[in-house]
Amino acid sequence: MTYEVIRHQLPLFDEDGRAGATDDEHGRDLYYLPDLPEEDPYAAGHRTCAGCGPAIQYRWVLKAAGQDTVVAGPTGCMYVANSTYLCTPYTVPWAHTPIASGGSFTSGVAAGYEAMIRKGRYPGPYPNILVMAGDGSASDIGIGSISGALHRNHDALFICYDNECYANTGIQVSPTTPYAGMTTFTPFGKAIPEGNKLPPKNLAKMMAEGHPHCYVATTTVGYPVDLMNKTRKGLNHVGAAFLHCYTPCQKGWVYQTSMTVELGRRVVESGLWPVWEYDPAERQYHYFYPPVQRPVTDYLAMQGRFGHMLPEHVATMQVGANRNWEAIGMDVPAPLRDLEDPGRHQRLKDEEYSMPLNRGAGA
Ligand SMILES: Cc1ncc(C[n+]2csc(CCOP(=O)(O)OP(=O)(O)O)c2C)c(N)n1
Ligand code: SF4
Ligand SMILES: [Mg+2]
Repeated sequence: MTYEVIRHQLPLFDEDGRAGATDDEHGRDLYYLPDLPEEDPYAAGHRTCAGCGPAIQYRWVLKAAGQDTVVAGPTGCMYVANSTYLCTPYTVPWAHTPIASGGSFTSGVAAGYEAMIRKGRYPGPYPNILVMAGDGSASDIGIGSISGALHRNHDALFICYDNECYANTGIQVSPTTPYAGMTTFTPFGKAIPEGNKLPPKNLAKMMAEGHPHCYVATTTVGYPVDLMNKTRKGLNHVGAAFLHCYTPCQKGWVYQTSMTVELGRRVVESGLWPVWEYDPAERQYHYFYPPVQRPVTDYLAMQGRFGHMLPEHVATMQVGANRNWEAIGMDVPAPLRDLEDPGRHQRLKDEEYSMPLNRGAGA
């Protein structure tokens, strides 16, 4: 006898009814959070750095997923800092996987639950199954196993928490490290003044284009409702889903601890991280159009990892951001077009762009 596999449908959080939200001068809600679920599958007491973006992502994703959830975590900061002998912050089943096999491990968990429910050996409903892998894992060492899982369409959510470096082993360059982003493997110097010469791998677009039957989306820790709703949409989707989330790394990027969420907004508002959703039913991308379009310096100047940038590097970054605006169908305002000229910039670490000017939200 075979039994039916019953699946959860998680309701989405409401963007409206923001009673407690305050708008800033640009009409941006200041980090509006809906009435968060009280349950905390990622509880307090872990050992990540203060202001750790991946830890914020973990908490919101698991609040959105809820208590009937099984989580996997490949090697990386979010494995090492969250698991000491006999101690983890998880109140749901969690398993560590080798860095290369987050996708294959999670496929096995998903296939196992399906089979057990069908055979009547597990009562169901089918739990929320997800893996949160770092960029080193998801975009590099473990990309093959995640791509395989997406292709085979296992019913699980595959998330890349992207801190744009191999953080846990000492902030080394990864495929998603941005152009000019300094890491311990891309130091700047006379021969290579920009540090990292390569543009970042466009992981989410690769996943959407390469697996057109999957739900794929990008998000950031700057937009908690968006992050939690895309988590729920990915889990509600029957089949494989992939979420690529921008998560600042306080230690590796060198910024003020309280600015993690603000960075998550500014990266979008400066055109460096397009936020979108790919709908596999329509085979269409839906882009988010931010209310503010900023020069890239509003973002770069908050972080020590970009402090070495010369005028031509900043201009190159602005050219890339302007291409991104065009790619999502937004006009490039004339002042941002002008900033493609290196003559309009000075060395980033000069006083005009120094970090103290960026204290506080919206500065
Ligand atoms: C096959 C393999 N190569 C290298 C390592 C060493 N290693 C452990 S954690 C880590 C960094 C992982 O980076 P990422 O996936 O981006 O996660 P983060 O540390 O940034 O959170 C590396 C390279 C490993 N564990 N396994
Ligand atoms: S090094 Fe970065 S990613 Fe790792 S715990 Fe610290 S802030 Fe988080
Ligand atoms: Mg990383």
